[in-house]
Amino acid sequence: MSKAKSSRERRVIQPSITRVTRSSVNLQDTQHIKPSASGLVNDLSLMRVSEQQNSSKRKGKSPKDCNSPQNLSPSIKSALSSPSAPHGALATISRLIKLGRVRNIVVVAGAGISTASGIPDFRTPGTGLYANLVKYDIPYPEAIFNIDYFSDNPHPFFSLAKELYPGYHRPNYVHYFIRMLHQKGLLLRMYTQNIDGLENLCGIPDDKLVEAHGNFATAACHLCYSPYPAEEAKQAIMNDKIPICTFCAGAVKPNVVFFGEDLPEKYFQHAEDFPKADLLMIMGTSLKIEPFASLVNTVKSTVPRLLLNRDPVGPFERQPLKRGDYMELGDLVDSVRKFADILGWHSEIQHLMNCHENALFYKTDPNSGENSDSSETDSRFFWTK
Ligand code: CNA
Repeated sequence: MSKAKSSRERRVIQPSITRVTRSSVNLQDTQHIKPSASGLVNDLSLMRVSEQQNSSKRKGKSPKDCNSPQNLSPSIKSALSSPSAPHGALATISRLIKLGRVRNIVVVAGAGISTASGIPDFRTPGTGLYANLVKYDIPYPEAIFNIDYFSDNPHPFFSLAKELYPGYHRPNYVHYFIRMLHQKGLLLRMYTQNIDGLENLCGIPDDKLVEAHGNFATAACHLCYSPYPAEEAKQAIMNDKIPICTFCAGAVKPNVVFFGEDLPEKYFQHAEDFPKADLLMIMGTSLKIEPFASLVNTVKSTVPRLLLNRDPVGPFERQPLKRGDYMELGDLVDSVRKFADILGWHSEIQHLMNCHENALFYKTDPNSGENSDSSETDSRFFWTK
């Protein structure tokens, strides 16, 4: 079967989803996007990757000094204008939450929220997957998630998949913080680029979660999209075999979205969610992959956006920051722990982690009880395999 033909067939077989393709341009770097909700599906229908260097780093104030509350909606402004208002991004956003000004939080997350669980991200120098791809023998880093490359040679992706398959890693403090947002009734939706399934494992319900780049829970032929039993696919991949479609003999892969593949239908819920958000939290992502990256530009202009990341990314690279943009730079677990302390949620999160982990843990190893007490632990590595 020719590639052109198989590509056309993919479109015909999946009529309810929008075609996405990979490109080397990041929409954020080329446009100022202020799409209407109805225009979002069209505007954000191309999946792209940008490897452009941060061109907007300029001299001036340190990014941490640039959080500016001017020009927010009147209710948020008044919440922040008290003479006793605390300083710093986390304190400011905590105050909004405590005052009840924030009720519909949208979280946008990437691989950085899972590094504390022992899963490398893409782009962190030294430890990221892109810096350690020699063993996969591929011509360029993105090839490992390129559907045409996979068609020719599925082995590199399967080698990586063996390391990423759910079951070997545990959620960390950051995942449980997001679950706590849900338990407090504050989480409108979490949009994650991650494929590790840790959001699901930590108990964030399905209806609160959009796994924009798919997951390992199901599998299908990459050519004809015939479903294939996920467990059988996993067993084959774990045994260094290629699972083969019984219908067209194409290679089967887990339903992880590759560059050049369609995003899941659920992703397009963003057109309703983002306009409803009253706080956007962006965590652990380089915002390099479109159309996901541009989602952060689709909340109302009066809505505060908080970036928790090691370095400034996307619209947070500009200095001074846009009014209403806040960021806390540094290690995510440290930042989230600090945020939880300011909110007064830390003990609750720790308790939730311990209870949930014990339930998961006893399922797999009933003889190991050393994690059962609720005392303080190094939560960064507590769940690492
Ligand atoms: P990325 O491009 O690697 O960016 C990660 C970002 O997180 C970077 O800005 C890092 O500086 C930051 N970061 C990493 N660790 C920490 C930390 N401990 N504290 C603070 N910041 C940190 O990854 P993106 O998610 O932006 O790219 C999207 C890709 C990555 C998606 O297509 C995923 O499928 C893919 N991916 C997912 C996983 C996973 O599921 N865990 C792992 C690796 C790659």
